[in-house]
Amino acid sequence: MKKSPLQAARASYQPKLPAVLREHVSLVEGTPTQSVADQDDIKTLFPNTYGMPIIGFEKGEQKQYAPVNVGVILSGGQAPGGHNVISGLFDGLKKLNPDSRLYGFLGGPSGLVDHKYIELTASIIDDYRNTGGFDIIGSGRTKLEETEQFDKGLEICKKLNINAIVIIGGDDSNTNACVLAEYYAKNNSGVQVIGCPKTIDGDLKNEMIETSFGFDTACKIYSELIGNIQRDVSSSKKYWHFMRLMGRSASHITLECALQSQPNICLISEEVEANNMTLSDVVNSIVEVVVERASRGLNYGTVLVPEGLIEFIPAMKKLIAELNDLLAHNEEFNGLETDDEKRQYVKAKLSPESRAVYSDLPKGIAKQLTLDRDPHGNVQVSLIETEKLLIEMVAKKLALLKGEGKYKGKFSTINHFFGYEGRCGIPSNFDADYCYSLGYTASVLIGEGKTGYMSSVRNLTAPAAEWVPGGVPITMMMNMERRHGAMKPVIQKALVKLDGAPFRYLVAHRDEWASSCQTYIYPGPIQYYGPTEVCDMPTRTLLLEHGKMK
Ligand code: FBP
Repeated sequence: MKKSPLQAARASYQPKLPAVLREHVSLVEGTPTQSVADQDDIKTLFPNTYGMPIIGFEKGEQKQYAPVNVGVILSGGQAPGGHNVISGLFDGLKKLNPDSRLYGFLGGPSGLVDHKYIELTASIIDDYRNTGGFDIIGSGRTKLEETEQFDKGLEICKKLNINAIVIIGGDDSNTNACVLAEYYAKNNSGVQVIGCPKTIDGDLKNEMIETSFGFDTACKIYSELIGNIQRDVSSSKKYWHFMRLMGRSASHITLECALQSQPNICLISEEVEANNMTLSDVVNSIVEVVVERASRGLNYGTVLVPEGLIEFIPAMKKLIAELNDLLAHNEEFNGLETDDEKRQYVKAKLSPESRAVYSDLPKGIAKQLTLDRDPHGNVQVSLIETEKLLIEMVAKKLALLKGEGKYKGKFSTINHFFGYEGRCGIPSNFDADYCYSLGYTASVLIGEGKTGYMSSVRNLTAPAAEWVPGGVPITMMMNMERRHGAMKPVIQKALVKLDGAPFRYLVAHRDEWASSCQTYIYPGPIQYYGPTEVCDMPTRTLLLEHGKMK
């Protein structure tokens, strides 16, 4: 495989490990834990894995470990650093015992069920160290929920003598990991399950998981692009750029990118929902800034739009829910030939409130809401061009104001969507180190016979040597939520906290960013070699949450 000079150099980068992991470790077990909410329900559903203690590591004596065979699964959307979780796991297992083996299940969780796997040898691992992507074994979105799937998985584990499975995924995949761990523990199957916190969206975090991996690199890549556009904006002074940023639901990515680049406008879905804003309220909030800047001759600027925005506008959320119900396996609708027939059909079936919202949408967006659904029947938000919707509606409003003599500016726009550009980037030093440490930590938990734990590495705003690795019972992160009409145990998704330090920082500065021309920040590309304050800096979100940034 031909490598770029950077890729070749990164192949020999040795990720930094927490100091304790460079030694022989022994476990320090805390007191019993409980779930974040709904303790009785979660305890009943997870009798074998509920209440386990948080695990820490300290320097210990050298021990003899029997060889272990481990299967690893990458689950869900790509996130930079996945390959380093696997290489950290591999190195850790070989340190436990050089005869340990690592298998990779192919194409996500379905690889376990369908018995598709490869053995990950040293030469394969070496080819993927410090690279982006999930291509070493591929990923997928199959949910592991059914006992038949668990039993099929057990069959292949028995055949390969696999003692443990590591699932690298987001909140849903780790919920599934927890259910799988419980099932295997209940049946004394001898297979442990360990989770690792992955997702660029940054919404798998809590008291014990400071951030999910991939968030750091993805945000740095998007922030570089935003900064480059802001330089262009400052130079040409002629366009408003609307940039939609990936993040299925929570706005953490958009918020972090705003903290890194200081755009003129940054929308946060959680705030829109909390303030019960309508689409036209959101549009008006943008119009206000455009008009004010235009009054000073500044007919340009930057707007950050979170991917999930549309589902956080209460009226849109209701419309989407109605459309999801209406269009699920709807042969009648699918049989209609023209867009117009489909539009009329939908309008006739919606509630009066949702019909009004649907009718007001530009036709192209209304059509997207009815066409693009995932296999579970939900709208795929990453395919809805919210930034174009906002541009169209802002332009309409400005034309009205122009007619009334209240606006004299020029509104030329360019739209962007930054998503897939960042999901497979070469991991930043932070993600390379963090992921390697997560994988290495998982190997220690496996060696010590633990199951139902998520690999955890904390104290992430300190130098890597001072990071604190350990294990957190997954049941500790769970609560009951309604999913597809039934109450299910799930890991709580972390949305942007409106009383949290990162959002408060945005609120404290956004008026100045809206009006000024001098406040843009140009982060530039991720740096891998050079001063530590340039190369190893964690996200602003982490720094603010840990009181390390004012
Ligand atoms: P995960 O939650 O699985 O990490 O995926 C995140 C994500 O990248 C979202 O930001 C985005 O909305 C979605 O995946 C896109 O999905 P797909 O990869 O199926 O296009």
